[in-house]
Amino acid sequence: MENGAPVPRVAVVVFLLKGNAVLLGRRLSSNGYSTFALPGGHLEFGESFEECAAREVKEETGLDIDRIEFLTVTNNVFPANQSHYVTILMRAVSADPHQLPQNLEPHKCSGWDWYEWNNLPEPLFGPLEKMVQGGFSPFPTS
Ligand code: GPP
Repeated sequence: MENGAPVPRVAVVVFLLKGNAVLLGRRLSSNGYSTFALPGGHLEFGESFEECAAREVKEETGLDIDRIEFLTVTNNVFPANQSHYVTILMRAVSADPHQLPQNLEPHKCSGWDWYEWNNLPEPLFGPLEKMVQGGFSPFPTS
């Protein structure tokens, strides 16, 4: 089956919400180096989107999450590194609001912090920047 040709993969990324803030970290991989991005990663075989969201956030930040909900899906093609992701965007909150994020994958991220949605840091990772520019909000409307 594997012939070396690039194929689309499925990623799950999480808007971890705290009041009006979201959890972001600076990427250290060459694709979007030093831009601010959301926690997340590849969907594994047999996983639900919610399971993947919880696993990836736990692996990257040590945080346990709750109220995990599907938001939307985007199609992200990165010609520069021949990667293509169908990205499932979820939202969630910390199960324990007092738990602090840890940088558990320091080769991938320079550290996690909360940023107010109306005062986001720059530069954002391209696909996230595009969503923000398009008026997307991960917060519940009510
Ligand atoms: C892959 O980054 C990028 C995405 C899944 C884009 C999704 C972001 C949005 C806000 C829509 P990665 O670091 O997980 O993959 P790679 O290791 O291939 O760089």
